[in-house]
Amino acid sequence: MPLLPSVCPLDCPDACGLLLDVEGNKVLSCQGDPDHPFTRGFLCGKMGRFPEHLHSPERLTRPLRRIGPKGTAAFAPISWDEAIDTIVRRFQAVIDESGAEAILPYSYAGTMGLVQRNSGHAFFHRLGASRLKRTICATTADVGWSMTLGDTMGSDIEGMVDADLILIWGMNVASTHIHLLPFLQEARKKGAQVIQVDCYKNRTSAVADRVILIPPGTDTALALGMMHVLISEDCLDHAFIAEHTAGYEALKEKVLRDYAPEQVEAMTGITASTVTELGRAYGAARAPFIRVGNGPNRQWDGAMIYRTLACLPGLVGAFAKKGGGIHASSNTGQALPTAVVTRDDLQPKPAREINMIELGRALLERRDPPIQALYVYHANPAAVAPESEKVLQGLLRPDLFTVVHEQVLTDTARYADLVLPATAAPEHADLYRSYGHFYIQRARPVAPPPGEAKSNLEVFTLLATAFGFGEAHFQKTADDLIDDLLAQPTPLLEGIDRAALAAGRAVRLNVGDNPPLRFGRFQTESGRLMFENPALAERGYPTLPEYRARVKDMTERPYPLRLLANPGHHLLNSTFGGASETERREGPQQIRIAEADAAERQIVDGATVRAFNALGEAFFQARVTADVPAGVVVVEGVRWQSRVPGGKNVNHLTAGKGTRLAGGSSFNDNYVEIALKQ
Ligand SMILES: Nc1nc2c(c(=O)[nH]1)N[C@H]1C(S)=C(S)[C@@H](COP(=O)(O)OP(=O)(O)OC[C@H]3O[C@@H](n4cnc5c(=O)[nH]c(N)nc54)[C@H](O)[C@@H]3O)O[C@H]1N2
Ligand SMILES: Nc1nc2c(c(=O)[nH]1)N[C@H]1C(S)=C(S)[C@@H](COP(=O)(O)OP(=O)(O)OC[C@H]3O[C@@H](n4cnc5c(=O)[nH]c(N)nc54)[C@H](O)[C@@H]3O)O[C@H]1N2
Ligand code: SF4
Ligand SMILES: [Mo]
Repeated sequence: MPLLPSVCPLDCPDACGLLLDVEGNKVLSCQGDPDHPFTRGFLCGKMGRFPEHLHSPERLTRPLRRIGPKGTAAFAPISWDEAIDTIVRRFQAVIDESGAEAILPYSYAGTMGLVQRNSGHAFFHRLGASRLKRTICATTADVGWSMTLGDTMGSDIEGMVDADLILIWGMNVASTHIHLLPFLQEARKKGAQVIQVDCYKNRTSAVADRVILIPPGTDTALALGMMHVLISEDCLDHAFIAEHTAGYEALKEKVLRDYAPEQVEAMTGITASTVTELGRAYGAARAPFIRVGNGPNRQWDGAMIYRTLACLPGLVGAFAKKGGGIHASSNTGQALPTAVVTRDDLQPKPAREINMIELGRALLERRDPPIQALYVYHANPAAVAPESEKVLQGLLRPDLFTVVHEQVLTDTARYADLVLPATAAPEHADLYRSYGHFYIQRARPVAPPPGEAKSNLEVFTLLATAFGFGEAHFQKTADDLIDDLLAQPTPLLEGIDRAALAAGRAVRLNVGDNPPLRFGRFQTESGRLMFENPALAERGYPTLPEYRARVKDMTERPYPLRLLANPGHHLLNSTFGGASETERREGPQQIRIAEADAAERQIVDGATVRAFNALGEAFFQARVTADVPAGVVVVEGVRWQSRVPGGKNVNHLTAGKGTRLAGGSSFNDNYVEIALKQ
């Protein structure tokens, strides 16, 4: 049998092309497509084991109804008819009593396919349900980026091989973006220097020539210090500044006044000489490239960090140099009109918005009306949402009707009244766009679903039909919707190889050689990169880049250690968290702590510790290490609550508070204390 093409559906910037060896009903192996220009024939370990996940006995195959107390995972199988009837009956009762806004859909990115990921929106909009503000991941970064660059695309990530200086800024690429590694190596072979800016030494440090450790959330100050060097030593591209940017004089005045390397040293603790060296290296580079990850976006003023970093290539003209630029996301949302799937126009009237990072408080405290029904699909909020204590309490509410559509019995599914079995990527059709490269790819089903599992779209089609929604939209198949997505003539689809796309191959969007300047100008209102952005004043935000330290609030005061709650190498968010092989590889739930901080608390390497703050507690194995600076502790991995000691993962320690202006998640902006577990 020939290998069949598919796409990795996981929420990972690499969006790999897969080749599956399928025999009968079984996927025997899963490999990286050698013809995919970004995948280059290899996969991460997680997806190398995809067949085990697809055929695991843990896969859900039938709808289930709760028969024991909530959270105990006591279920009995029922038919799909009964499941759909129950949902319609319960939703209708809620609507009759309190209105449709008492229903909350909760979904995120279990699958990144544009159809399956977004297929519930049309149904819930039509129903008039509350709208979920999907802020858990990169909202803050997007807001900050757009303050400087509007809807401009990221620089060509593959072009990085021609850079001579690469800054890996707040991104653990060796875990979260591994297909960048060959490009990094190629650039290095050609002489590029790689500098990592992070808050601790991680797997990525091994591929960097130099590591600069920065206190969490202070990156804006460092970038402004680099600008001070660029401006005062005149390492600028004056022609680029004149042609493509706005507000340089105002930026210059502020930077020269407030951000000399010595001043930045006082703000960050990074020595003035390091600030100067970094600024000089950046200024001297022929084509510097910055790859910014999502770490800084989970800091209080994360937006300012992206806004400020995006100014750097504007000063030296790196946007116009082969190999140079900046990439935080491919930012190619404009390529495909997702509105044909999400159908906001079907909403009868504006509906209440609920910020997903406030799920716990929303379930417990909202009264306008209270949330009485929750429908969770391709997401696992019981594990991944902040403020776990409140989320789990909310899910325990006896009067809450919870539906969870899932592949496996996750932490969230354990609390459901109804569990619906979901297909996985090789079992349904979809169209994929990446947030880390410039290829799109269409996938057709190549294996049958296990048992009675249905795709997201199939379930919403059943529900829409049962509710009597007459719009033709609700009868569309995934292939119809993919065709709709590809039918509109957007500039980025112009001239792409449609035959290759139809054949399931990865196809590069029409982004040209230099995506940020694809249309000859930046995608801001003025067409210029906004060093100064006067429109921000209306939102009460500084018009120029500026560093502001966050002040701890009263509930955080007694807790001295800054917690970074990072992704795990063998997990994908919490996906695969219930697989024993994943657990074996991840090892016990650990917390990294600096030697001095450990000694002060009589904690030795390997000890069992309790980390706690005003929100809750969780238990870890201490890993005493020189890789973490004093004052910082790091947890890698969002584990399933049901699978770690005490039933508590790191999100028992993270707050559901929004970042400045953007309202995004703040997983890296929390404080804890640590003590030996008694
Ligand atoms: N293996 C694996 N891969 C994944 C995921 C996973 O769970 N596992 N998750 C996927 C998803 S959804 C996402 S969004 C991405 C996230 O992946 P990345 O974009 O890499 O983001 P993070 O891993 O959250 O953080 C990256 C680094 O930023 C650092 N950092 C934190 N705060 C700061 C700061 O203030 N300044 C600086 N300079 N650095 C800081 C952290 O220490 C961390 O090393 O990865 C995706 N890929
Ligand atoms: N502490 C801490 N918490 C974090 C983060 C962190 O760095 N630290 N990262 C945050 C980030 S960046 C993100 S993006 C979120 C991610 O949050 P989520 O998107 O909730 O991610 P997952 O935990 O991977 O859960 C996805 C679930 O979808 C299921 N699934 C997959 N495909 C399908 C499908 O087609 N249909 C249905 N119905 N189900 C499907 C999978 O089995 C899986 O259980 O987590 C956030 N939480
Ligand atoms: S998780 Fe990322 S690296 Fe792994 S196969 Fe999927 S897209 Fe590729
Ligand atoms: Mo994410």
